[in-house]
Amino acid sequence: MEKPTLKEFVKTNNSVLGEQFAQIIVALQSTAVIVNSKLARNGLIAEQGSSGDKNVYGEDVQKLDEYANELFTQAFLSCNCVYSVGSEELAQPKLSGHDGIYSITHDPLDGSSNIDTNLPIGTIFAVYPKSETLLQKGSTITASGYVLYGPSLMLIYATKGSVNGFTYDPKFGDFILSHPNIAIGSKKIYSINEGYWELFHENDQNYLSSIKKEGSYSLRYVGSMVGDVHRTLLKGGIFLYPSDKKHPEGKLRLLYEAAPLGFLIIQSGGSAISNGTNPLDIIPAKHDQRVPIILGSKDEVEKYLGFFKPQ
Ligand code: P6P
Repeated sequence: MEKPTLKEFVKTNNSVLGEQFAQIIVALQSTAVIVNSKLARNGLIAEQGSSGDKNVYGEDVQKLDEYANELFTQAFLSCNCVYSVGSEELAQPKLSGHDGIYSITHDPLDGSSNIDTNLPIGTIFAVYPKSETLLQKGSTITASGYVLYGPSLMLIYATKGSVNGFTYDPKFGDFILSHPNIAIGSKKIYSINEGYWELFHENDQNYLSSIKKEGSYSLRYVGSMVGDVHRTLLKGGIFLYPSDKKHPEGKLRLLYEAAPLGFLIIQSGGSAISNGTNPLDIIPAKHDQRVPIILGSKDEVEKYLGFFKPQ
């Protein structure tokens, strides 16, 4: 049986979300193809390397961060069903001027420090019911997911109770359903930057020592959240970016990283926690709020919780 394209899939499987939601997915997929073609030539193009600018957090902005941010932000704002768009790279959300029913958040190019070493990076997005402020709980997410710029270009998104993956086929110029109804895997893989061992809180050190003593885990860490979460989704295990002595709130952003990817992992049958609670229950105090995030297979997150101590 012919595998459906992303547009066909959305029409039949998200009909309850209607034509308006399909508009967002079309904007997303066409922008992903453009960004991917730019990334594929990184090293040969003027947009490589640092822009010399700093983002709202004082972090170095890659030229391709700015490029991707501009494209995705404008693509979403052009959808008449979209009311507002927030981006990790913008100080404030942008209003579309449309009387739209959705607000969108995105991290246009997560992991961009990996661009120049040709490692997987991604775009993370979440679609919320329209709100005057973007500061909504992740539990209100309508849909969330990511674009993975890897050996193949993929788009994975979740709605309540369902996660599906699409692979771009350059032959057809379209995204084709390649990973239907994804249920999180069950392999014993842990994913954390162990270079920070001396910064980790004691309970995290105790947890890591304990699983290493079992002698049945592999360690995998790309250093690009989309890459690490995608592997965790397909193969299972646990991804950890806890708070530590250098990152007292954690490093990853609730609105742009932890909530969208936590929502997706939970829809796949996994779990996510921040400070011992569900990150989807946290009302962001500010758009760039950072949180510790631990996500993955239910039993692996349960095992972590056995060592958890509030900091
Ligand atoms: P560290 C990339 O910079 C990022 O925001 C995430 O994609 C990734 O998971 C994390 O930071 C890596 O951080 O401290 O291990 O380099």
